[in-house]
Amino acid sequence: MPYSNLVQDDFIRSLFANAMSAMYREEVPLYGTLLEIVDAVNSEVLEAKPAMTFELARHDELARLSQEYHGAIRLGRPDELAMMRRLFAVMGMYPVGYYDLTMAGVPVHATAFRPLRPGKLNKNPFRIFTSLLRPELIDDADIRDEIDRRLAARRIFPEATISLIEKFEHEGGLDESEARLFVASALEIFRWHSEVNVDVALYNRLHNAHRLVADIVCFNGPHINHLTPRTLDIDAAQRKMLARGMQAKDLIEGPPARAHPILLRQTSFKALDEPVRFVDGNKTQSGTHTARFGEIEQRGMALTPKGRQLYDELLAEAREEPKAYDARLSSAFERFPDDLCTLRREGLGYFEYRLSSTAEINGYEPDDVESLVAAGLVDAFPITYEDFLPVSAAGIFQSNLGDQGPKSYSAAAAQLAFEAILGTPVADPFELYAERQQQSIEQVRRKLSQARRMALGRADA
Ligand code: OOG
Ligand code: NI
Repeated sequence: MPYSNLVQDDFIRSLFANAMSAMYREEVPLYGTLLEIVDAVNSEVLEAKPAMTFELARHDELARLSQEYHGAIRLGRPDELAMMRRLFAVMGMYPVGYYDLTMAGVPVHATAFRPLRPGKLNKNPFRIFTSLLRPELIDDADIRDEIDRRLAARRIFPEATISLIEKFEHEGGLDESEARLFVASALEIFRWHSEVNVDVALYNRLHNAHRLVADIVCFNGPHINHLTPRTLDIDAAQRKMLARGMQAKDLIEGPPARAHPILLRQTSFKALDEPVRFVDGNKTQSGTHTARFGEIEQRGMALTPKGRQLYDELLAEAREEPKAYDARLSSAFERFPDDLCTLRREGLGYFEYRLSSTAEINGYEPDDVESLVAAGLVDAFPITYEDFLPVSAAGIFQSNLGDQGPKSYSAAAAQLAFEAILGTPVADPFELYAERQQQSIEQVRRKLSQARRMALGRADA
């Protein structure tokens, strides 16, 4: 094999995630404050809970924590989504999950680009929630024409980025200096533009069609609209946000606080009103645009379809009435078991299995993982949820984009159309977790059979 100086996609992803975080910290100083809060809370939790620290370290999730964030972008044109897929592939990020936001009255659908496998996730789990505008859902034909016209005129990918993507595809990788050039040029795509490329009147019309339409169509790039660090205690982080005078949302999205966290809990500070210039020919006018915010999240265990269904039911129950939401949420979730044994035995969550001892395996069948867990010879620990929650996401869209009240768009599943644009199907998150669980069980079985053969060998000798 010829000598290869290509760098790992993990290296490019880490470089990019750090560059993105540095850029956003500079653009939105409040995000820097958020990072400080999350760092402080995480250190406090790790100090106060050595058992948790031990578990995180044992499952290779400790090191990634200090550089774990997700972000979100919104694209306008189908070919932008197709190129974005190729761009993220350079960093080892692939589309996982399909999120239909039209049920929240937001005319976009989305996927999340992220690493697929545990080893990759633990190196750097950077994720970008990526939405695509669906202009066909806008009622007004004149507005649709304006959207098409404006979007057709823009080029969001620098030439340098495109040629490095092509190089990556032809040669199966990039060397270090190409990787650095790639990161530097790709970063520009996500930078904030303070120039709005339409006049105020058109901006207002697009904005009235949907605030998101203006955010997508009136700019020359899909500015990163938030970055979200991961906290180990979102309630504590939320209190610190309020104590520092941040305009935090009063509600934490997702499940209530639990002994064993599930899925995802998120909160954010309200989107900022930022100064922009409306440029139309040589006329300019100043104004503001509201899009960018900061968010934090706490991640819990991934749920099986059965667990997810229970989660959705209980959340819907709590949401029936907006009054006393916190109390309703806690009371609804009393029906969601909160001990690891029940969660696992009832098949509500995904678990990874590991053989902890082969000392006393005699008398156990390698297939009987359940008895081995009961005997303490096999450990089962929850697999972290690496994805997003459409309902939470919708809540965040709503809270940051103003309460215009949900319009009702056709609920028809557009996943196939989305995947055709993307040029590939999205991975099914449930399948990824199930596969990881299954592989861990098979590994336990292999190790057990091996240990047994060795024990028998010794007995024969
Ligand atoms: C994306 C919102 C989705 C999350 O954490 O669920 C998201 C957006 O506002 O564009 O980031
Ligand atoms: Ni987010």
